[in-house]
Amino acid sequence: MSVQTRYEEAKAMYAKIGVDTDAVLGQLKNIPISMHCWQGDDVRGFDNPGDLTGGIQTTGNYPGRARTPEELMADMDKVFSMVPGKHKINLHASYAIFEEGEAVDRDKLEPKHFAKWVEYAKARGLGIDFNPTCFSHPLSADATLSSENEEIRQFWIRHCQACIRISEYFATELGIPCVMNIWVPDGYKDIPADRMAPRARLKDSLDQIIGIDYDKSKVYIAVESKVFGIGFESYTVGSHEFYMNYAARNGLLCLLDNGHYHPTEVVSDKISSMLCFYDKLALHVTRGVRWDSDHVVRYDDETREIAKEIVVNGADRVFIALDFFDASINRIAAWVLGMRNMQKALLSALLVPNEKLAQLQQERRLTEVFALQEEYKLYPVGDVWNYFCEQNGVPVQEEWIDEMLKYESEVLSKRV
Ligand code: RNT
Ligand code: ZN
Repeated sequence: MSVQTRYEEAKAMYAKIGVDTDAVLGQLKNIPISMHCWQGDDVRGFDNPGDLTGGIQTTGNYPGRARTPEELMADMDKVFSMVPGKHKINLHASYAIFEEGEAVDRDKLEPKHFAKWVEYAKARGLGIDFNPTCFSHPLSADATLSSENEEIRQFWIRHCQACIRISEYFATELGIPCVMNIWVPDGYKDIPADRMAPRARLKDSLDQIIGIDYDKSKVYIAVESKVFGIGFESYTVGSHEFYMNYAARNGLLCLLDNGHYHPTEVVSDKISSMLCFYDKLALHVTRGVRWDSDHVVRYDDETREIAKEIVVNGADRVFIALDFFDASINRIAAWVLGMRNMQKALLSALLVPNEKLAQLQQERRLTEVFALQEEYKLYPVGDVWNYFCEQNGVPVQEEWIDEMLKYESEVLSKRV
């Protein structure tokens, strides 16, 4: 049976429960996912040869890591050829592209250092999101925006301000708003004597950063909290309460990374609470295994629950970005899996008659809610997904695996 025939049958089944699959596919196509460039090179970037620091870690030594901007761009193209729809790319400041022999420190970065990325995005109709890189740098060894050393703190303030200008440049050039997300690794391994002073300094630094003039319709600044990092187990300056309050008071986006909470806390349950108080919300979708391990996103219960909350509360209110880095498997595969799984999760949420279930809840018919939720899980989501891939000219089902392996043998395996 062809993909088309199976789709027609699925469509009839969904029509019976009040779901218009053609309309759903139109909606899915218009939900952009911001694809993080850092999966391709284990978060190394191009601006300095140092190690990855800041309490985050890639593990694994799979061959084929992108070593240059050209390689990274080629790899991202390969990924986009296997992912349906139009998306965004998410860059870190450490991915600046310099002229031969040029060296520019992070506080001096300018839009021109990202001109090649703009060219890349423009040619493909993609938007760009951005992140100051407050780690993997000699001046981030102790602390950044919360540093007790005023010179160091000012360096990172200037870096973040430079990033706002670069974000504005992306938005202007591409005509698509840029989400600029601030995350800093600052914290302490052991119990601090003073929890307040670093937070007061971080608050002051943020005030200085967002105090510069910028176009708020083009740049959405987000702040990302975290419960702990490697080497920062006891205290993180930018905790959830800190940033949630800061964002609320200053009209910024609060970014929730689902690896950044206690392991039994779920971001799916936070989305509606946040949207009661914020117009928009930003997410880093990842998968923590026992801790903030940044495993590749799977089509699992929590990802689908996050997708459901996005869909029922308005996909136009949530900026979805991926954030994982797995160096133990083919990196192209990691990206494709994460992107496709996030899209599958969104699709599965769109294929549920959510309003009907909400109505049943309203009538306290909770047994039926439960029963229907379980029944809908086995509806033919896969037939609709396959048709979506076919319609968008990307590999159907596991076809992409052979393409990925071909790229591995022809391109990645030559990178030695
Ligand atoms: C780290 C944060 C942060 C980074 C990226 C590289 O725990 O999740 O978002 O992963 O900025
Ligand atoms: Zn994150």
